[in-house]
Amino acid sequence: MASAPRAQFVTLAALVVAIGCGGGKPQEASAKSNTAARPLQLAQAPEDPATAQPSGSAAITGRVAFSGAPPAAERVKMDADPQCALQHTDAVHKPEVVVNANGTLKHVFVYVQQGLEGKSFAAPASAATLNQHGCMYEPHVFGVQVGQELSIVNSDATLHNVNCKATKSKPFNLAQPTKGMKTSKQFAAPEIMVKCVCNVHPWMAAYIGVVAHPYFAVTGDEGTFSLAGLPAGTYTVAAWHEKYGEQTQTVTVGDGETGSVAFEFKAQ
Ligand SMILES: [Cu+2]
Repeated sequence: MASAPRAQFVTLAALVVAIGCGGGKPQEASAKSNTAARPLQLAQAPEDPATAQPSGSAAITGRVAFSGAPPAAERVKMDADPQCALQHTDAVHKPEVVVNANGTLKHVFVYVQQGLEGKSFAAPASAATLNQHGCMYEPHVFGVQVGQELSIVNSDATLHNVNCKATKSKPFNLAQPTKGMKTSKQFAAPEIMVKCVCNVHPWMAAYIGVVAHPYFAVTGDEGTFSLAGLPAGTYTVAAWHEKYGEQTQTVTVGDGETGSVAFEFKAQ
């Protein structure tokens, strides 16, 4: 293969991976600003069946509703570690069940569970970040691709340990005693979800969805999600929540189409 088209393809693939991840605000912004130009560029991408890239023109969007009365959020007491308590002027609550003002559920990990068999996707070059800030994990729920760099950062002037209890990949438990420490990790196999905790601060918990492809998202303050750049096909989409478990729905999308799915979690 000539080098020039290959380079173009790789650049394009990186762009679409960034759109597909939808993990953070910068990526959401780029997804919006690139929507108009994307289909034309994608049509020029050469076929490479050995390593399928997220070059499709279909999408699945939706929202995650919540019904019933949510449980009262548990207050986090940080008094035992002044370095934690000093960083908060307002009360801190556990981010387990967060119901948005519009009646949707935050922190739901949504991903394509079935329908991509036989395709493989290169990990994005950009790292995902798990930050420890104010003795809380940021983000609380997020996704990475298999093989993607995960940068774990301590932004606090206190000791955290990062105990990530993977079962499909090698688990790790590392100490970050000083502010500004960074450690890079990655996961070798898909896993829904890897739970990470800090044994110094028992209220700290993060959940990482490790996926073999870039089609995942986490609901935010609007409770919505978008899985863009999909090839045409029939997909099982799963929505996972740490308290309410996992639901699935099946949707078929054609080229250029956007399918819609609606999830609803109920108070227990
Ligand atoms: Cu900690």
